[in-house]
Amino acid sequence: QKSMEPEAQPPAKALEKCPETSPLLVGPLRVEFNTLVNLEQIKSENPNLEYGGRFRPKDCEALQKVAIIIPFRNRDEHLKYWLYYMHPILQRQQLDYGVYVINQDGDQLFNRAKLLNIGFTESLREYDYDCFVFSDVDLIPIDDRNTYKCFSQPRHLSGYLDKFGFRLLHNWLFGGISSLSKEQYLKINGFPNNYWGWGGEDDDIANRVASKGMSISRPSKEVGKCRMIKHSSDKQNEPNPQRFHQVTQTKETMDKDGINSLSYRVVKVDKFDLFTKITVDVGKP
Ligand code: UD2
Ligand code: MN
Repeated sequence: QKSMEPEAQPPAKALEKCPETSPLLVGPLRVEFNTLVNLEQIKSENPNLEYGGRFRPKDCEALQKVAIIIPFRNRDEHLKYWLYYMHPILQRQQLDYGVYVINQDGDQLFNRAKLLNIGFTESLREYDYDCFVFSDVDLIPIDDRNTYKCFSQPRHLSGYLDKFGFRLLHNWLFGGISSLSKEQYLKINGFPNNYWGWGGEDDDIANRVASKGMSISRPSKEVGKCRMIKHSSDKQNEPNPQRFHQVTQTKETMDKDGINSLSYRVVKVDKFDLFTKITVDVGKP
């Protein structure tokens, strides 16, 4: 009779920690959105990715485990560019990362911040992430030293946009691409769930950060430049007329509206080679 003992495995090699600054970074990048890209090409150019859009460096232990959360509906062309540019960058940054596209089902008003809360929750069901990068689907950094990781303060990674002449419009800007550690995110009770339509949710998040005594960190202007794919405004994401009032109430609302009050329904989970797509019903206003 065969023994039930599992076969002896060679002891797992303990990897050394990756260096604080990745030696693979190249600095400024050429980023343009004129040449079409396709998924097959992106797949073949990123052979080290694991199913679902996961990666971890082979030769060292990543310093952070990063979930990248993208709020999404009907932006497939943008997503292709995002995958095309970001996978090589993120691998050079030596991150242990996963890409989660949180797709709003149906055609109710879009709710970006709620989708981000859902991404936080759902990614943690899969893996023990300690850092969360929240990114619009249409933004690409043009320098790979702008690392998609977490810092001692919440970070705004997209302060210097081409569409604003690479100028920081004001110091409390927090839209676009941001990162918060698990701890920072929980400290602010996550993000608001009741900003329906365009605008305001980014300022609400910045208010939450400030009200908990944290500040916003940014890369230098040299490293922090980003490009946004030109687009018109989407259907069912019209400017939210209540946003001006809502952002004056953050201090009063943030303790009861956030990750502690999040409710939604997962409609479908698709694991693709380059990303995990989670389609969700976020409800309506
Ligand atoms: C700004 C902010 C963005 C957010 C928004 C107001 C920057 C650089 N960006 O972006 O973070 O605060 O204003 O809500 O400051 N989306 C879809 N499908 C839709 C609608 C939106 O996928 O139908 C997603 C997509 O990831 C998009 C993001 O939501 O990039 C933000 O929407 P936007 O690009 O229309 O807004 P924009 O460029 O004014
Ligand atoms: Mn945009």
